[in-house]
Amino acid sequence: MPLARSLSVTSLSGLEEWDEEFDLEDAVLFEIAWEVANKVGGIYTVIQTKARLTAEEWGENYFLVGPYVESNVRTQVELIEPTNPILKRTIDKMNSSGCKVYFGRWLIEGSPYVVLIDVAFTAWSLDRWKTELWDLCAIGVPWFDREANDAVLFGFLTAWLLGEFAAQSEDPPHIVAHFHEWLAGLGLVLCRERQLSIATIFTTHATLLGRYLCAGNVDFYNNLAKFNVDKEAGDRQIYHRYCLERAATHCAHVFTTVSQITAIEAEHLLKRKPDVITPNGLNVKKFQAVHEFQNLHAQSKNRIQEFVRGHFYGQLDFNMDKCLFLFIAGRYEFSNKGADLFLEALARLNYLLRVNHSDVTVIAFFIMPARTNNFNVETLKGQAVRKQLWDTAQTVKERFGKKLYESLLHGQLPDVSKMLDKEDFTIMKRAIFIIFHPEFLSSTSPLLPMDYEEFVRGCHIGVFPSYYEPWGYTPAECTVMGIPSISTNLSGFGCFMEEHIADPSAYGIYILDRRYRGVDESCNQLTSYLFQFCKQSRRQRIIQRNRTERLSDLLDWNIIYLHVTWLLRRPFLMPSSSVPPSPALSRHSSPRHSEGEDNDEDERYDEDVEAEKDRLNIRQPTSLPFKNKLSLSQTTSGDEESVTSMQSSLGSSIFMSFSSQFC
Ligand code: G6P
Ligand code: 1S3
Repeated sequence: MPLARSLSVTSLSGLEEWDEEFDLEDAVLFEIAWEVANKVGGIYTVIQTKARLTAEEWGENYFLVGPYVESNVRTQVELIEPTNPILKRTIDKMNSSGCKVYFGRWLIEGSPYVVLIDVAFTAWSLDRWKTELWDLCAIGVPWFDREANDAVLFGFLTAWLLGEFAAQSEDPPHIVAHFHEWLAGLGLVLCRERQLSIATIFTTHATLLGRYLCAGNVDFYNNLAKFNVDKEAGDRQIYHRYCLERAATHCAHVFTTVSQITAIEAEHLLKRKPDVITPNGLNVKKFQAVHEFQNLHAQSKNRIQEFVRGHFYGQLDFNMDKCLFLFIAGRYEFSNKGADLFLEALARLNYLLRVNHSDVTVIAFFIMPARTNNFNVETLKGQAVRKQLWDTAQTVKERFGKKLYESLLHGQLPDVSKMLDKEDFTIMKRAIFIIFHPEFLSSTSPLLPMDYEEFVRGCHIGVFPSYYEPWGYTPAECTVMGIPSISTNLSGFGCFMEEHIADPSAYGIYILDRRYRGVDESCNQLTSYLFQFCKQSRRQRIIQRNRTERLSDLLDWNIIYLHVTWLLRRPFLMPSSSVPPSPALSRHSSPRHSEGEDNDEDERYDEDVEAEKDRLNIRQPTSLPFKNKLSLSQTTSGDEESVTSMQSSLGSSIFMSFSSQFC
């Protein structure tokens, strides 16, 4: 396949009119993603949780653009006539030219407007548009790649929508178009190529190549600078996708990613350093009673206990009150999400619990949507359990055989009642404690009728030892619900917490080192965290949950949104030049900027934040958390003594004495 030609659109083309001073109030924001009202992965969560604040800020001038998926629209969208006259003319024009474009309100918090494009309806244009794409930049999309075909259709249709919108007005407003991820990226490329007067932002939530490379057996982070990106993409048959992603990255006026770790990855694999890092937030629920979340934990835990009782019906010989619920959740990317490490650590934990005669029983849940291959849940559950039981039976058989052999060696017939000892029973018992249900949690499930949030609240700790995790909503969700979590220093979340909190583990935020340690060492560290966690008393767990929950503000969109929007606007608001910089001129900006030439900007930043807080009526008791690290003393409230003892019990020394036994 020939190498894609580079596009010559990385200049300021199309934005000359932005030279004049303008009021951002008059600007229109389009946010474009394949996951608008269409849940595929984490981008849906970003957009859905951010929508209320964005809609509040931009009011009638905020439009989300996504694909039309009938089943989603039926349950999530109220279709209405476009309210904005320019947009109405735009949609009418497109619909009279052979497209199907819908307008409505997405029925989520903030009820943002959505423009939904039926890409399948315009599939008749696919070949023509693919040819145009080829002529433009020599990116050839193979017919069999359905996702890439959708990306082509979606790209041409969104560029059409934006171009038409600009053309429909005699005095077009300033348009900002924010595109998420490669699937939406072609629209951006075409806006630049057609020299539309639109300021463009491209956010990548992961790089294609990064995800693929990590899923293979590659030492990714130590070789970032060495990958031959074209070859690697070609070898994995994603060269065309990679080209689309890279083109969007380089054409954007502002390029952003969700974490520092992905910024480094993008710089090496996409060959552009992000201008801005835009961490993801969540909507934090504030309760009237401070400890309400603790009650919710107890309630949800009871329901999980009920499920466990049912699951182990007839074999329930452990103390439910001493039972700890651990879980991992995410896409079914076994090694990227660290499910492999978790399983191995569970085995090691099992050993430690046994040799220490612990009375704690650990139950681990794997919440991962998996393919069911037409087996119903019951059959698949049966298969998983059967295989597990078979393996355990083999282990016990071997141990049995050894004892029988020893007894015969001594010329004695074996005492059958002693052939299976306590340890054998423990092995067998543990074997049936991994629970695998290949379905999403849902409150209507006959097995475990709980939604994800209720389930998380009822667990004791979330374990997310990901190797590849640009941000990582799962540990963030745990945090805002006051549930401790284990993440890694290869995840955006882990790095963010390490950057902003002096001693994360004191808050129940355990960050595994998967960056500078080998797999076995990381696994030992994970085992150590789990073992120490199992040793905590109920009181210590309650105190720890209180601490964890106090970090919620750090992840609240109310805080992060101000920060993110200010950073995104900054390139468009420079008084010396209101023209968005070309990628080559873009300056690096990060959440921390305090010295030298940035001082003025800092002041403007603070003023901006204050003004925004007033406008959005957001008042936090503390200042923005980005400037100083949060340390223990800042959040202590009378539980210092218990915390100190808890912290000392969280040290790694105990683990060290055992580690040599299985290293
Ligand atoms: C919450 C409840 C307590 C309960 C505790 C159980 O804090 O308010 O009433 O005892 O959870 O904690 P555990 O960590 O044992 O599930
Ligand atoms: C991506 O979704 P994922 O689970 O495929 O985007 C998410 C939102 O930015 C991010 O949290 C996650 O790490 C990425 O992997």
